[in-house]
Amino acid sequence: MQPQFIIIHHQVAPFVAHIQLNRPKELNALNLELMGELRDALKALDADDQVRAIVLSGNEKAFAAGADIKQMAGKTAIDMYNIDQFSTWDTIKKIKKPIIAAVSGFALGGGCELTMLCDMIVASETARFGQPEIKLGVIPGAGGTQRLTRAVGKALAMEMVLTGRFITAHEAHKAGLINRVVPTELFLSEAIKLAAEVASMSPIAIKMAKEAVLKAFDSTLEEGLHFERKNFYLLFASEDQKEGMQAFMEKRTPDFKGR
Ligand code: DAK
Repeated sequence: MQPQFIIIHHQVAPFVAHIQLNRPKELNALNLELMGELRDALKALDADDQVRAIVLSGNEKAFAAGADIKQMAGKTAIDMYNIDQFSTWDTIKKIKKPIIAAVSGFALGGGCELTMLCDMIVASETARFGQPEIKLGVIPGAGGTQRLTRAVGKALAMEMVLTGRFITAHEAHKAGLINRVVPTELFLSEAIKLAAEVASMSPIAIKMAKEAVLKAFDSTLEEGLHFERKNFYLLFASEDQKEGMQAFMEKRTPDFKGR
């Protein structure tokens, strides 16, 4: 069935797919249906050999202004428990291929948290990041108190979470939340360019590299180093490792096959 709230663009660059959140009138507010479509699309792209990196964007005005407040407002705690939004977000967290967020305009609440679930963030000068849940009488529920704090440190995270203040793209860049700030008209093309660069590497090494970097967030240094070393050794079982090193010695560009 055709998704209603997202658009999937295939091969926007070699081995790069692009998912666009598409509820523009609601500033891409993340209702359950959109999140379900996003989860399904990401799972399908994760399993597709023709995809090695994924770009996730909204539009120029909004990446996403958060979870759909109108859909959430009347829910009880038990409704929330039964709907179990966490399972959707957990599935997205498990996507093995790198996801690059292309952000312009608002990335708020769940929108900001969704960018932080991605692996890199390219933002336009007009991007605004914020966790305004406190103004609704709640707190972030999908990583805004945890991933944000790890990314920008306690001082700024505490201020954003306790006051709901939005930060600019430049502030986000300075704080280490995002990778780069680009002119607004370039936010998508620059994200695709970055994704294409990643997609030109060995897809097996890319997945293992992503996995190893993420390991740093939930392991001790010793466990993380052990995990990294295992992945490093394991890559010597791939044809891509032989090709990559052979190509270096022959002074040519490697042709990675994902095997
Ligand atoms: N939900 C529903 N509708 C929204 C929305 C949202 N988050 N944000 C904007 N809209 C709708 C507006 O209601 C308006 O619709 P109409 O009134 O025209 O029907 C339309 O989008 C345009 O918005 P505005 O007229 O407000 O546009 P402005 O440019 O004046 O203002 C704004 C833009 C982004 C500053 C403002 O819309 C705003 O403050 N929006 C709400 C931002 C916000 O509070 N976001 C946090 C939501 S709470 C979880 C996972 C995730 C979450 C929680 C749990 N689990 C896994 C358990 C996440 C929670 C949240 O994100």
